[in-house]
Amino acid sequence: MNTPVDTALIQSLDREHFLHPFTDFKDMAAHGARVITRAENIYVWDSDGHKLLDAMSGLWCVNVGYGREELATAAYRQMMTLPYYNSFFQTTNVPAVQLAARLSALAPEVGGRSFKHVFYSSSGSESNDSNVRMVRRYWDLLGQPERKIIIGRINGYHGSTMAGASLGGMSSMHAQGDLPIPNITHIGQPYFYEMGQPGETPAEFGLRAAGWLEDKILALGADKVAAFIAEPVQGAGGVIIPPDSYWPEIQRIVDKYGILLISDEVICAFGRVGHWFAYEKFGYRPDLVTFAKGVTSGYIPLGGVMVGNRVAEVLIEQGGEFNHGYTYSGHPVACAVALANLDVMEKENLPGRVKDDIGPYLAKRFAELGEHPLVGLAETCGFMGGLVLSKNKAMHEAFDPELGVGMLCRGHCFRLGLIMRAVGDRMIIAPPLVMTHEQIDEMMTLIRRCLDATLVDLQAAGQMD
Ligand code: PXG
Repeated sequence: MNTPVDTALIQSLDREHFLHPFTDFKDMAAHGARVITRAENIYVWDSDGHKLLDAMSGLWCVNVGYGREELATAAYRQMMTLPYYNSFFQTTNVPAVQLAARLSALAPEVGGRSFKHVFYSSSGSESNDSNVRMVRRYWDLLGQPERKIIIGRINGYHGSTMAGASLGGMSSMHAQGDLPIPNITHIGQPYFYEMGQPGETPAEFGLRAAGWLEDKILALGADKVAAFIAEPVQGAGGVIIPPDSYWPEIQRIVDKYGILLISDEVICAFGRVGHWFAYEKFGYRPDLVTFAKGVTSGYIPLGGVMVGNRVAEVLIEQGGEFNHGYTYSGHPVACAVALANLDVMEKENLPGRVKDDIGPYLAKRFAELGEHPLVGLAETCGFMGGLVLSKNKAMHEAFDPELGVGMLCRGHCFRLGLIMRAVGDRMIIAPPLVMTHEQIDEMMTLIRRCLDATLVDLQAAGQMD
């Protein structure tokens, strides 16, 4: 399986022909890409034979780990039976139907919200575009077309298409291409470490941060607001975990003004926070739930929206064509792989493992990093974690962003055999949900080594004592 790769040739073809996502093309051409050639369990290897522990599950998606034959077999079988057919013209296919029924059974009913219907896409971004279309259609059908505005959050991430990037609150993305598109606006994120005031408890801050939603609704006029979209825990923003008081207060506010609630669970669903769907953990009642990534553990592209009864009943009962969909909506191979992936997750009880076993163990081990001189905060939620690199932890003092301390640490990680992501000076992990306790220990040893190496560099540069 390990075919030798001519690294220099692949790197030169890469430079000449492949424009990578979220990449400074000029800078990358100067350095050359790392060529990843194979993977097994929680490890990936590059073309030089360098082994890396993948603490990011690819890009938050390989929940069942690499090399699962069950998923490959499901794809092969489905390709030989029916590799493709569309679901546009009153046709359907078996895996797409089976998956929709299965997902609907996995999504818990809460407070009168049930999820009997699924709208398919191939990615998280497309799914959020579908959300915008569906939300607007819903209010049109109810005779309130002026309810158009969708509120997202600063530093939220909802994808990279025009609508996805607009719903997200990444200023660097908005700066390119005149975003956000009209009728999308943002409120602040519930990030206590940075935004909590002196003397304020996390619970008080959670209520205050949720209150920004009510302030925004009142400023815009409630009759203009269609929906609020948020990630249960912000992923790409740096694993920002809201205080416990935040989500119940958000629920109270959307209920008060009749606004739809969209839970973007592209990262948080399928076991990542110890449940099939994250809204269950945080105790709120969304109307639409975005999913992608973990539904197939990233083995093949698939995404979609779980459509709650409040929206589905209006779309279905009022009738009229919904003029929206994709060539690959309900792709039979992607859906077959998703079914095999859910089989593995169910058989190995991965959400339960995260909730009761490896999640608590990771929480305990990760918290120990708080003692490291460079770490201002270390926290986890389920099987994702974030730590803040701080110049003076007692004072919550940040490094000069120009120093690129997160990137410095990330460089040490790669060198020492660990894949961690840097979001500014927050180092984040979201490992595969199949990790053993021993592998968690191995990861923690690697993280400590990377932090130590970063500290040595910063001391040499006179940035730390
Ligand atoms: N919503 C959320 C919450 C996401 O995390 C998307 C939507 C978009 O999904 P697609 O499949 O269109 O990429 C995501 C994707 C990072 C990173 O650097 C995170 C994502 C994608 C790429 C990079 O952390 N999340």
